[in-house]
Amino acid sequence: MLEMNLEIVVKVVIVLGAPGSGKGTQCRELSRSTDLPVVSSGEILRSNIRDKTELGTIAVRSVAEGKLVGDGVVCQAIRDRVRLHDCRAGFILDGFPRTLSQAEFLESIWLSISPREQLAVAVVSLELEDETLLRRLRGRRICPMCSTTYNIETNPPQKINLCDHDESFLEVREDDQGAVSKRRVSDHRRTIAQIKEFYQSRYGLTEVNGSRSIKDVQASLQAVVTGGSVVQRL
Ligand code: G5P
Ligand code: MG
Repeated sequence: MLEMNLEIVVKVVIVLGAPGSGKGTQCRELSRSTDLPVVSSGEILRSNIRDKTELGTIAVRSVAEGKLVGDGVVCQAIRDRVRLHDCRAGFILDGFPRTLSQAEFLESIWLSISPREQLAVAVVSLELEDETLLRRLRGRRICPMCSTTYNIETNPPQKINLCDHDESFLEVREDDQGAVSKRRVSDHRRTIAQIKEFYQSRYGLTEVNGSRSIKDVQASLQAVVTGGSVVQRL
């Protein structure tokens, strides 16, 4: 009985979705209510590119062209991130995994969890049509200071092109332009089915209609995360 009380549940939320589906926005909201940190492969890569680290130098070209960065370097970066202290109770994954080999790598990370811990995995897939995704990417504006994300059509800042929080000039992401954004969306379509099957068979997966308001999508995510996760004894 004492043993039971000492068990710790490590909660992992995997949010799958195409470019522009709202992963970043929704994961940040979810992080506020769950107190779990967001681990975003895209943010990790962009901050390394900004800081001109070795990883940044390897990734810069692929990110600019909208192509996936190699599995080896991305997996290593994710492993290093989830080993940090703030991920001990769990984390929310945004943009990872993107390939079967990344999904398998994630499974291998579970094995390093101590025997006293249990793993609770919730997998959500945000579903939207391509046309909506591309419109969202075109309209996205990001604050370079605090990373708040706006949309000029559906979620505009109070003052044109200025962040509501710190009045910084909002920026357009380089890979949100024309052909690159189309490539990102079509590449996602080609690869996502096998990732969804992988998770469906292991933990179950919930598809969420991502084309609604930020608030409504968040409510669906909260319902999945609180009610629908699978607890697996390692
Ligand atoms: P990222 O950074 O992972 P993507 O392409 O997966 O990039 P992206 O573009 O960051 O995803 P998102 O996070 O899904 O999109 O969307 P978002 O920013 O939250 O929202 C988009 C817009 O919609 C915003 O304007 C927002 O206001 C609005 N919005 C959001 N949610 C809602 C909602 O619920 N309702 C409404 N109405 N509006 C909403 O990856 C970038 C690159 O890094 C590399 C690759 O090169 C990739 O191209 N990379 C990897 N490479 C290999 N493996 C990996 N695992 C990699 N991860 C990243
Ligand atoms: Mg994002």
